[in-house]
Amino acid sequence: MKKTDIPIDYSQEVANAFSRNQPLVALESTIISHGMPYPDNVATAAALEEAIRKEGAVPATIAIIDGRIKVGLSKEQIEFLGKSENIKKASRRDIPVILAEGSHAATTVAATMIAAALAGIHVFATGGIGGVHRGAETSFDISADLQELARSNVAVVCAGAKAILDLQLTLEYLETLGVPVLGYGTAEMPAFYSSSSGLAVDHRIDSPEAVAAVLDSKWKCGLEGGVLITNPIPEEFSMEKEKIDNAIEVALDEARRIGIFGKDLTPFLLGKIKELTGGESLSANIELVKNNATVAAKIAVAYSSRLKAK
Ligand code: PSU
Ligand code: MN
Repeated sequence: MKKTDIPIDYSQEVANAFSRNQPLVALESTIISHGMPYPDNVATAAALEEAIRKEGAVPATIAIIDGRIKVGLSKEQIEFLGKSENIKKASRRDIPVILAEGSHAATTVAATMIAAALAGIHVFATGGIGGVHRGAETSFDISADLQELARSNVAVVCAGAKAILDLQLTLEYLETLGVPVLGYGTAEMPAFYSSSSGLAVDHRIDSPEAVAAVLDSKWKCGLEGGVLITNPIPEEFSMEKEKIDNAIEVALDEARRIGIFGKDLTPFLLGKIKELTGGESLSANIELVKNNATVAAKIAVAYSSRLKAK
């Protein structure tokens, strides 16, 4: 397919940002349609965009609507994705089908990276990436997000991978795929709801400029693929490890018992954990993703100044 044939539309705000050479930050929509309940999902989506603008970058929330990739969504489109019951969850393998049938889908980290790379957006903020699920040695459940990190040139800012996953195996898999994993202000891989996992990251990086330098050196050498920037949840919102681990265990048991698997597993576990923690996990999720949006915007600004200075 020629580039001009790609069914992709830009919002006015995003198109303006491109023509003015402003830094952009991509945001995903699975977190809106499948990661949080209404209306917190819609409120969070708006707060993320605001956090990015506050740092001097431009947000581009990504989804597929009416069979077209949308880079930058209107308030109405975000409301639609947050409120509708039957929005599909699209990863790499689903994109061609959703586009061909002209339907709608929320994009996962993998699909959002693909759209961002097509658009020419280099920085993307999310909550947590998908990874190697616990028990993957028998279920084979390894998120397509990891493969995407090996191929699309987009930096992804996240709060680590959720403890519903096997964090150690996720790190091993990323190493095999050649994906740099940076700890932003930490030498430890954060565990999403809590700031520590006890697992080391390969490299600690302490400033947006230093991350920008890594992106620049990776891509100018033609080293394909993304970079994972793991940014711990702010200490004041970090959940007590035992509390969250217990909720995760109960949720995992229930998923096994009633036979939830595949793409339904992550949304099921998120909802269950929220219920079990009396909503505390949702508040933590909202705070950490806002924090990631802010850091991603700082990185986008630093990377863009670096390229302009060349
Ligand atoms: N982590 C979250 N919330 C989410 C997701 C991950 O805290 O909503 C979503 C992301 O869109 C991610 C996807 O790409 O789940 C991973 O799904 P799977 O494990 O089926 O690949
Ligand atoms: Mn999966």
